[in-house]
Amino acid sequence: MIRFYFHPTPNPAKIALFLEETGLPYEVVPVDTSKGEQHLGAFRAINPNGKVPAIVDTQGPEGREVRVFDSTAILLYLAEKTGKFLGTPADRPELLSWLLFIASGLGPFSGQAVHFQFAAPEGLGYAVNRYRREAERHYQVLNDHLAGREFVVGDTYTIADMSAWGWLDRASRVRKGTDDPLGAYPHLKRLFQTIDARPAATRARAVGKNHEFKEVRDEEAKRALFPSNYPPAA
Ligand SMILES: N[C@@H](CCC(=O)N[C@@H](CS)C(=O)NCC(=O)O)C(=O)O
Repeated sequence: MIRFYFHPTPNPAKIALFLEETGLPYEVVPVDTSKGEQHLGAFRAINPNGKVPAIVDTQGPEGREVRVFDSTAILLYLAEKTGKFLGTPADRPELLSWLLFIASGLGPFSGQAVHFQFAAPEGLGYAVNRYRREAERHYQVLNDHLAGREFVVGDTYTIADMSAWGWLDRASRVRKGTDDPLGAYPHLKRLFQTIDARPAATRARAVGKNHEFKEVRDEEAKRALFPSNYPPAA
């Protein structure tokens, strides 16, 4: 059994997709990050970084219970555990390269682009341009790579595609004010639509819908989500 620590945001969405694609048995544990549940001691014991997703696998290596945190680590761990969606051994260099490109580039720049356009105070034009354009540059790199290819790695659907799907789903927020946010990246748009049309993607979108997550961005939520904006008094 896998306990899946979840909030309806892009990085957990990748894991929801993997779990639904494979049919691994799992239990959703909601972590309401707007209420600060990611900072509770019990959750920090599972992810010292205080972010979702994280998992606990009660049947880990040698039958031991293990934790795994960070979406890319979880995708790799579960893909190796199940032997699914890893591509071929010959594809492994490409798989690792694109997974890390998404983990360290496309994802974080998308996240910061969303932050500075939706959460930061007005008037930070430099930061908005910096993060939005870097997110768009990463879109372009992946789009160009996908020209003439169906999937990110090799000839089959892998965890690299799932990882991209989690963040491409937020393109309308990354490219705020754009009618067709993936329109300028036709290969990326095709990849996103191909994955999004899969029945597992529909099921992944339904994960956590039975839980009422806090949506209002009040002072409690800001302090929970952006603690480094509130350094402790000296
Ligand atoms: N590198 C991490 C990033 C995780 C992350 O930023 N998670 C967000 C949700 S998508 C989160 O927990 N936000 C709440 C917070 O930062 O307190 C991963 O890929 O899992």
